[in-house]
Amino acid sequence: MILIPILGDQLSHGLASLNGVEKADARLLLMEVAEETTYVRHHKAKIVLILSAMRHFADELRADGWQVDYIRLDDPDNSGSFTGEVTRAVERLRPSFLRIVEAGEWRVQKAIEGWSQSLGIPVEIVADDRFICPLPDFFAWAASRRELVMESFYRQQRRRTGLLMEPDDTPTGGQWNFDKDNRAPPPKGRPLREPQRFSPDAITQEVIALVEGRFRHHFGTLDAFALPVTAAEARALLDDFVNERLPRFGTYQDAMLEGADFLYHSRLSTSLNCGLLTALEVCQAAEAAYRLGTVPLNAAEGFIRQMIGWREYIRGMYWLEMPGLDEVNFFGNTRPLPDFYWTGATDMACCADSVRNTRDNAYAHHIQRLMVLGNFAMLAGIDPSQVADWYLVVYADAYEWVEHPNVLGMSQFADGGRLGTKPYAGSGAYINRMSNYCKGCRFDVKQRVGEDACPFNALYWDFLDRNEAKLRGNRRMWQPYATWNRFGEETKAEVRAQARRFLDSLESAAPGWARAVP
Ligand code: FAD
Ligand code: DLZ
Ligand code: SF4
Repeated sequence: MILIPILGDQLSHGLASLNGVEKADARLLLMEVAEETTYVRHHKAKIVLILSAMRHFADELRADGWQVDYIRLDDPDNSGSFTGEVTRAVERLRPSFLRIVEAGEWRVQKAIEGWSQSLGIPVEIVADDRFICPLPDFFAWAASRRELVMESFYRQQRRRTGLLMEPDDTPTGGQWNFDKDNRAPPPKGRPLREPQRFSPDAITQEVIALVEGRFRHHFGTLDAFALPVTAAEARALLDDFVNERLPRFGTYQDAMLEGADFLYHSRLSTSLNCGLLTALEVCQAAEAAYRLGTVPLNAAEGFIRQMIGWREYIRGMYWLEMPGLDEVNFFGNTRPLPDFYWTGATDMACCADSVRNTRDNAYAHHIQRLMVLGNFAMLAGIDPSQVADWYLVVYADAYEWVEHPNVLGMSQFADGGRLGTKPYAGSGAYINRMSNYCKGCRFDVKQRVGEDACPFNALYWDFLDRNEAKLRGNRRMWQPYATWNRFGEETKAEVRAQARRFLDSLESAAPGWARAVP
């Protein structure tokens, strides 16, 4: 008999470990374990999502004829870890071998790699073919380049999949990329269509009760929990996105509007990352809508680029850079994470709204993550490992393979530019251009110094100043340095003092929010 453990982010009926297996010869094992629910103190909604999706998936597998062992979190014999539960299952079932799809996180993969020896049976680790680019191909691509630029990887992925490609091997519309059409400020007076909501059924309600009890001290609220927890619900959300929001996705991809938590975004990342949807099926749905004429090319291309470009590139970079990525700190930042990242209590309207969205929905869209919360942390010199812990805790789509490169590479530039060609640093002017936050803010986005000055302004210049030795060699930073160096010495001193006063006024978060204090 073959034992097939399935992890909480592997909830796909087409999972590679199930291919070609005789149902009568196999036992599938799903495990709710304390180690996974608490290695960081995840947002409550993330725990509800995973446990509910696991329970639904186990029921679907049984209905499909599989024999499933399901270990619940409150099982009195639960050992609390993947290794402990797999060991118990091997003792109970005496399988002749074990097969598992490779893990999405380094720490889990390392544990799995030790199983064959500790269990004394063969363990077959199968590649995760839900990703479009196999890891060996990514490593080969990376080895052939001096600079690991996403755009060149993306073009290769377009050719690999044939998505938005013409028979003569040229990109549809004659261009690979329509990014310049995708930077419109927020739409005025245009009705927004919120993503479809999925009311918690009896299984989800039971998990909500469990989480409200056992994890009540974790960050976040569950009042708005409405995420898909089955493949059928995730497919419905995909259809809803393609019909209602994808047509404007491209144009308003970088926009922000106070209180508009999802704008034209898909909200599909939670379903994709735990396996309820595959990257290929969502891209095919977007392409089909373009071919039917219901979605413009800039939207379909923009979305497909996020999926087969960014998402796959980020995953490849994680495995290329680990385990070193855990430790990166290019700027040597040491400031603790400010308290407002947990409480939302700040006068900065952009930050307050982004944290509120995060708390209520375990979600923020890309520009809130990158240009508001991530940008602030980098400008303020926050310790990148504290920033990474925060992101891993608060978003329902966060797993280390996608969170680490996005946070430590893209948003904090803590890898010194392995992933991005320059830091994503912006002053208040950027946020003002791309949102309506500044209109309702107590700070004045036009001012650099003074009581009412937008904190992003002085922090931006102070960041450049503090890190000049590290950044001035970067061609893409020449223009901002040229501007800074046109400021007189008096102005520079005022900016530095303004930044210092603001940073000194920041309250640090109490320890223990992200990881339990030992
Ligand atoms: P949409 O805007 O609708 O985009 C469509 C899809 O494209 C997403 O569902 C996602 O699967 C993919 N995608 C887009 N950009 C990226 C990217 N940079 N990396 C990987 N996939 C991408 N995404 C996560 O899934 N988990 C994370 O923990 C995560 N942490 C992030 C942290 C920071 C600092 C930043 C800047 C980005 C992070 N992202 C993360 C990427 C991106 O912000 C989210 O994927 C996106 O906001 C999810 O919302 P959506 O499904 O509505 O996305
Ligand atoms: C995120 C998560 C949580 C909260 N709980 C579980 C769990 O109890 N059982 C499980 O199999 N997976 C869980 N997960 C997802 C895992 O953390 C994820 O599968 C690994 O990190 C991938 O390497
Ligand atoms: Fe954010 Fe500054 Fe605008 Fe306020 S003024 S919303 S702090 S960018």
